[in-house]
Amino acid sequence: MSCLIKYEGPQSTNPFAFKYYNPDAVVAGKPMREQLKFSLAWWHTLCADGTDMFGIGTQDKTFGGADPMEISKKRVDVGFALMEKLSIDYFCFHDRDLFPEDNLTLKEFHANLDVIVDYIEEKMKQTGKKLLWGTANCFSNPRYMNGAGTSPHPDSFAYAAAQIKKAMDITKRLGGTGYVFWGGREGYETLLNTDMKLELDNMARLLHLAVDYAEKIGFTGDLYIEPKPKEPTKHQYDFDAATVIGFLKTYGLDGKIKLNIEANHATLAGHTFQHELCVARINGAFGSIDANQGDMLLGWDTDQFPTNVYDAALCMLEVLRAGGFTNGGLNFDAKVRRASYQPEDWVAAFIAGMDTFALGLIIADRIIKDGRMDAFVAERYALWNEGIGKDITSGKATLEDLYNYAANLGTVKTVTHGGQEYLESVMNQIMFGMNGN
Ligand code: XLS
Ligand code: CA
Ligand code: CA
Repeated sequence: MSCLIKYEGPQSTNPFAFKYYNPDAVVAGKPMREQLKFSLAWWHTLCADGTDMFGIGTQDKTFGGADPMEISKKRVDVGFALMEKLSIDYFCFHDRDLFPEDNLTLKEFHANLDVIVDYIEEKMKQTGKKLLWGTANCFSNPRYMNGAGTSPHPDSFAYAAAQIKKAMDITKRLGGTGYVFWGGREGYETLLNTDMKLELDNMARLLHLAVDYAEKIGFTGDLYIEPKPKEPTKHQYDFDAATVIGFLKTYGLDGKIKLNIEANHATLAGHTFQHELCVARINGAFGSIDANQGDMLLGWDTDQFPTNVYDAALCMLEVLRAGGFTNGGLNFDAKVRRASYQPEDWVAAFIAGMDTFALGLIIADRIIKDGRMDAFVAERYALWNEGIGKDITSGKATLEDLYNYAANLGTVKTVTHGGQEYLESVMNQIMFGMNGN
């Protein structure tokens, strides 16, 4: 584990070297490590053992520990060693990733959690690694079978509130710059048994309580909702970025909660990753990213390590357009496939993901510097800066004015062209370099 993964450049064939991720190289005005802000997800990297509904685990994630406390501490050791090895500066966790809740009472669970948090805090001091965001797992325990904030039973709601309070305390204590709400089972299977209005009102109540508490304890990071359209419930309330933004506005939470956009959730919602990021950005709600990818032939959340350079480039274009990350970053909410059971596979997966996003950043920067795409879009909408276009955007034109204007136009058949194929070829040219490399 110990030897550092180094940048060797695109010519290298060393499987344990970065080909594109060069942490200190400056791209778009900042070193790559600051532009990309990579983060390790505790749950996938240190806990998930390859178990799926057809088979038991294939990967030993006890790391030689014998009991829950020892295993949890070993996970901390391995997590920090892996971050060091890969030059990853951040991590993210759910409360239950740090210590298994099993059948413990809330107080017992939190007492054990405190021991691990002490241990993590010490490691953070030694290594300088940082917490990107924390969260509470309010979906795995049977008490959340009907949801947490949206459960018909107030005890589920109260228990979720307690978990969120503690996870926020830990996040604040560890200097985390974000806190995520992913509505694990906040949704429904059938309206035959569901009071949708009450469930949504209650979900907003829980979020308001959390927002107030964050303010009370002086948490200065960002709060994020992570949209996802389905899985585990058939219909998740946080369907996509647009739905969440509407929800936040309805309940007076806009401006208080931003979005954590996950690539695989975007495609499950029938959108591209870039679409979701763009919706977040233009609404002032862009916050953080869960970097992964799904499989277009599978209809579920496969959480694969991202290797699609095209998507990564369009993602980083949105990030640069948003002015880069502030409190957010790129969290690898990704797990290796069941057969990638060797620690070497795990390291190779991160190298693949990090190189993919390094390429994405380099290409996004080139797209902006090249200028052809932006110029094309500006030209395509140029008529809004003059004449009737300007009268509409400035609010001067009435419906009657537009009637009179249109009546004098005669037959309108040709308007602005799209140029999609041309732009796709520009994209390819920029991706593969002006000289074909
Ligand atoms: C599950 C989600 C989850 C959140 C954090 O699909 O991606 O892992 O990121 O609770
Ligand atoms: Ca996620
Ligand atoms: Ca996911």
